[in-house]
Amino acid sequence: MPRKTVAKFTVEYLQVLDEKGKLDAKLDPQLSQDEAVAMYRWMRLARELDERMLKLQRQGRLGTFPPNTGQEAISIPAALQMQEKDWFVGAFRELGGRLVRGEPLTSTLYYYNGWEEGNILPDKESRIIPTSVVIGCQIEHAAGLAYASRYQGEDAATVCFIGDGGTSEGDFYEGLNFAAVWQAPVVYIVQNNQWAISIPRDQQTASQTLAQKGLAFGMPVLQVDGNDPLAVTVAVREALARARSGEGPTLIEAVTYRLMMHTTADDPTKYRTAEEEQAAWAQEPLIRTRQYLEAKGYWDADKEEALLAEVKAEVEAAVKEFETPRDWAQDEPFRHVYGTEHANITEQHQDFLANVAKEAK
Ligand SMILES: Cc1ncc(C[n+]2csc(CCOP(=O)(O)OP(=O)(O)O)c2C)c(N)n1
Ligand SMILES: [Mg+2]
Repeated sequence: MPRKTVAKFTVEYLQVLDEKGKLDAKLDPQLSQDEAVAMYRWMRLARELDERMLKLQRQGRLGTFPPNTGQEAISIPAALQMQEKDWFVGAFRELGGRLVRGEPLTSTLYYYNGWEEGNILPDKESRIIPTSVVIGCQIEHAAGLAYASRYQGEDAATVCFIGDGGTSEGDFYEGLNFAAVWQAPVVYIVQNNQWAISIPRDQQTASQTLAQKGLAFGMPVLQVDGNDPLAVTVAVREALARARSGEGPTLIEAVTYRLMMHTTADDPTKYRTAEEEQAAWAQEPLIRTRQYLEAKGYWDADKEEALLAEVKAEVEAAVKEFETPRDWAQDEPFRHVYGTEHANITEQHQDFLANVAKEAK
């Protein structure tokens, strides 16, 4: 009996804005001028906050943090495609997307200074899940949140971010499998920044693409240029439409590069070359986004200068507030673990207060 092909798969790659900022008009997501400028503003703000945080950390004024520089074209356009009721489920390198979703700059600073208060959102309905430092554990949370939204009859989708390293975790296989079997309204975005601390992409997996892993679970996949905010916009828009219309999850692989150190505790010169970094800097997303705005006639040097001054002032104001002494209660973190009371947390909270009282004697 001859062998026959029982299944065939392809992985498409999408780029809308090339490395020189040239737009493919046929693929243009047609953002309005306001939308395009707002997107660039978020990108600039995230870059500015990142750069400022690095200086603060080096001066001993902030704890360790994972820079987001170079990855602004992923979580920002993705968040801009989301609706208020949607869930934003990040890992830890989605600074810009978190800001778009309403996380105050001061919360970011508190969090990276090791203060749990950074996880307190201004509004409990913000629907941003706290940073997930445990690699991969957010993946099942996203499947569950998406399933629960549909079960409760909400018109809400979930967008979940994963690193390339995160795709090697068991959680990735368990979470994506459940999401696909349940046809949960979730969009998984792998930020393939080529590195998981010092492990390069080719030592992470022998798969030709990370996108293709989604095919194994039976979900549509797409690989996009992750330095191209328009490609990400198109991909996330399509995937969210699919999720909202009951067609289940999607896996998007956004190909980018981690331009800075893994965290401020890491020294990438130990494991990668300056040439590799320089080549990656030539592809970074802010330059090409600015070129796109200029070509559309939305932008010029004066506007750029004004924007830089504006975001610098916004970041400085946040830093000033962050460095103003606070009188948070010692037990404040216990109040924000869950939205509603939880027996285990209540018990731990009481234990903590009892210990504090004992020590005070
Ligand atoms: C379960 C678990 N294992 C190991 C670590 C240590 N760790 C922190 S970040 C990281 C690499 C993550 O790489 P990737 O998923 O590609 O994300 P990136 O840092 O590149 O954004 C590792 C192994 C962890 N935090 N959690
Ligand atoms: Mg990575």
